[in-house]
Amino acid sequence: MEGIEQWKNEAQRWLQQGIEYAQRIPPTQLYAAIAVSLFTTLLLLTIRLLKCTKCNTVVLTGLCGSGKTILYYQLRDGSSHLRTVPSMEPNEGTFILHSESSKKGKIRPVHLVDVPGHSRLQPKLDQFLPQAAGIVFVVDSLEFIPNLRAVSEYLYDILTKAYVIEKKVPVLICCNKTDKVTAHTMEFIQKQLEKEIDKLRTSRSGLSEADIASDFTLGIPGEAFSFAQCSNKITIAEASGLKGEIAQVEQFIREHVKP
Ligand SMILES: Nc1nc2c(ncn2[C@@H]2O[C@H](COP(=O)(O)OP(=O)(O)O)[C@@H](O)[C@H]2O)c(=O)[nH]1
Ligand SMILES: [Mg+2]
Repeated sequence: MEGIEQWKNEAQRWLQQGIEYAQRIPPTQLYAAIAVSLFTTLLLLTIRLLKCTKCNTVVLTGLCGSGKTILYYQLRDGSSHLRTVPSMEPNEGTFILHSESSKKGKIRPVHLVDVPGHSRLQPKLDQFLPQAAGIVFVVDSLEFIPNLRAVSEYLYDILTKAYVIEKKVPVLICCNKTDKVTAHTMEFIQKQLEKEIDKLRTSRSGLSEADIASDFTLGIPGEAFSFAQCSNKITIAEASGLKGEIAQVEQFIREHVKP
């Protein structure tokens, strides 16, 4: 009891000294100090807020028909909502992954954006990519060969975006539709993509400066291109949005959006 009383007295003495000290400071100086500390607090809060929206955005992209929309619904609701929404506009939402909805404790919601790889939606991609903590690039493993060129071009465009390279945004190449026996394996898809990007790299570096839409060149000059050469982490996985076999996609998202 005596100890508490002593502490109280001590605290009061300190407070008194503080007030006296403050009274001796010219008011302008005092106001300036208050303004500076308020400003710093606000600045720190804003930075924190901005950081938070940045670190939970995941961009889901790929050519039309690759299965992004179904994957989006699987991640959100645990079902495919087959044939309910047309594929032209991006779906966007912030939610707790369906697979984690029954988990206890604090779980961070994910801001997931489905951006179709349509050239008209390129501005959408440029809007969302700089916020991305990760990119899920969906590839149709069934119709892979006929689309090889288009898929590679689109992936090349993403991998050469300045902010993807500078911020080392991780990319998951998701080979979708593996429920069908005719689906190509992810090893095959990876090899073909690397070969095709290698070709694109040589053909694009031959273009004049103005024709190059991308911001950087990829890989190591003079060496055959492989994803391992990229400064950002590129992982390849298999999934079936239709059957709900999306564990690797969920794992990728959780790895980059910390709970
Ligand atoms: N077999 C199979 N078909 C799928 C799968 N995911 C999507 N599809 C089909 O692929 C088509 C395009 O899917 P959608 O999600 O609209 O693709 P998006 O254009 O990328 O949004 C639809 O007809 C789906 O039924 C899958 O995992 N397996
Ligand atoms: Mg879609």
